[in-house]
Amino acid sequence: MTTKLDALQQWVDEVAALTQPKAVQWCSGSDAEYDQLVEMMLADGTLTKLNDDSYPNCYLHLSDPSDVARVEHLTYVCTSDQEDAGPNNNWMAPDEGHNKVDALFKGAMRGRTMYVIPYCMGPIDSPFSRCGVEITDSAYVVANMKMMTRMGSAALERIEREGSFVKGLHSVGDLDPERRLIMHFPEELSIKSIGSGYGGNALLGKKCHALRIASYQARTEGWLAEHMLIVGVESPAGEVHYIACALPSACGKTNLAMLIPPPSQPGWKIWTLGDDIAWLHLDASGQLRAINPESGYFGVVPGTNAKTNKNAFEMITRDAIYTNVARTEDNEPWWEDKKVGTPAIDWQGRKYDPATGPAAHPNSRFTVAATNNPSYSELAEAAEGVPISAIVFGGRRKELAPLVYESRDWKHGVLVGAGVASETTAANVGEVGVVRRDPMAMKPFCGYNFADYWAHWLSFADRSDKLPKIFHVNWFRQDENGKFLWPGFGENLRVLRWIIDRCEGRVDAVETPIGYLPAAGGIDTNDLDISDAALKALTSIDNTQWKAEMASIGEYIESYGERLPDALREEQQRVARELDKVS
Ligand code: GTP
Ligand code: SPV
Ligand code: MN
Repeated sequence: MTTKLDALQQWVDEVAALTQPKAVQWCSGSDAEYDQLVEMMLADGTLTKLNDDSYPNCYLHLSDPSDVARVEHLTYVCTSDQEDAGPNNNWMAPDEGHNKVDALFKGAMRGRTMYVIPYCMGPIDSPFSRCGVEITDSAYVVANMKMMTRMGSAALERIEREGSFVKGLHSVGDLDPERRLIMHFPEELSIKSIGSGYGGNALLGKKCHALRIASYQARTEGWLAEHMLIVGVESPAGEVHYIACALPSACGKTNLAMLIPPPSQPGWKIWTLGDDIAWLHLDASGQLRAINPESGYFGVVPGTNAKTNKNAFEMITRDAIYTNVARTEDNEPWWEDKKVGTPAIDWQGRKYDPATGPAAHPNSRFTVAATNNPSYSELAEAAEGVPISAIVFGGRRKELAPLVYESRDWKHGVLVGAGVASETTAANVGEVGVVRRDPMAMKPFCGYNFADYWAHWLSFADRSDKLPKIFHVNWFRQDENGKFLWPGFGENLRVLRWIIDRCEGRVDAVETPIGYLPAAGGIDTNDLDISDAALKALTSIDNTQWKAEMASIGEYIESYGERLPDALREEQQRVARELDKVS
């Protein structure tokens, strides 16, 4: 397969001339092609077959131990004007960026096959979808892209019809972290990534295209590309509300997107539209609608068990690729908190020894097609997307942030999003557990200056009077002994119900300076084992702590300087004044 689109053929030829592969293979996305690649990877040791009786069609990949997560410190946005990338991104001038990374790409694919992967982010027939082509020398990337995107012939046809596509060039290079760079050129709609074979660094359709490049495009085209799950919540009466929720990496999106209602909530149903990325558009009536650009999940494995996430636990017993988990004697995959089985071989392929750390890497992942999910919504295929009733932001915070609160209006909601902070996790290389600002859960993913991004968010209020309400959640409050105050997982449905009731004007709330909190009895606690003290802590705020927090949010947004929209600054000052009034 080659292409009739000259621009594409020319680019492929240029890349081949630079990287010197031994062969070029155009990917069709067929099952036969996938099977062939798997056979090849089993033969060369890239994959190991897992127990075929209990985990049919499941494979394990162990990545280089230095290559187990995203690398924000090596990720750059290369715009002509540094201010356009903003203080939230590492920046290099486009020329310098190309020179640096092209030097690494020179001859990088010698002796390897170069795969050309046309893909479509979003339903193949949706006007909101966007296409790209990833060139890679990793068969593991091709296999993952097959599940994560609509890849192959249909995507190529659309690209040839439209004539435009995002160019993504990837090579695992020599996996030396010193020679690793993840470069974005939003003005050219292109990405160059070298030196990593892992997740968001290598599956370029995901964070690089569907968030960094797409957020940049979305700003000029009037839509939003967000780090959000999309979930449908159906009441026993059959009323369905769709919620889009942004939580930072490894803070609960996949789990919330496919939660199983607990026995205390009979008749409720959950439908998964997406677990990581949402593209949001206003329709002609002013209704915000969402599509999920992805078609699979690249999810955190540790913590997944029959109790926390039964849907995921079952969905990954077949047709899955595991990355960096441990294995049992029976060759079943194993991870911390799986609750069954015993690890024999750790994620580095060594005999498991508890003294050398966890058996599975804390950022070990599964890749599966979304259609494996028992709660998969057919509407994930709908070209027009689903109407969004509520937007939810959240973070992982031991202290301070209540279980849930509602912003007063859109402008306040944008401030709530801009002020999100969360403890860092293993999804990025670096220290874990440090609280940092992660506005809209987009700190690692916004392809342009956050000040311009907040202005873009604010501008939606001028375009629609039907915007969703904006909320904030925190599943991760702890008591003084480090125990979670809220049971989380399936029980989070109780919070989603409160959110929906607020959207429908069916439940009262308590007004506070930071927004509306649940009134006593507002959150259904039927059958829930939770103390009054815990519930009180979860549904109230400490004014003194919040004053300090609001001051810190003020300092943070001011650090964006001149481009900071006045409306956001004024909103922060308004909330700070309200806090001053109470204490
Ligand atoms: P990315 O794929 O990195 O974007 O992560 P994510 O936001 O999808 O997070 P995910 O749902 O995979 O959860 C990450 C970790 O948090 C897992 O170990 C989960 O078990 C844990 N977790 C998820 N939801 C909850 C919750 O409600 N309460 C608690 N205590 N832990 C949770
Ligand atoms: C995240 O880190 O937010 C992920 C995993 O979803 S990765 O694809 O590696 O970015
Ligand atoms: Mn993510």
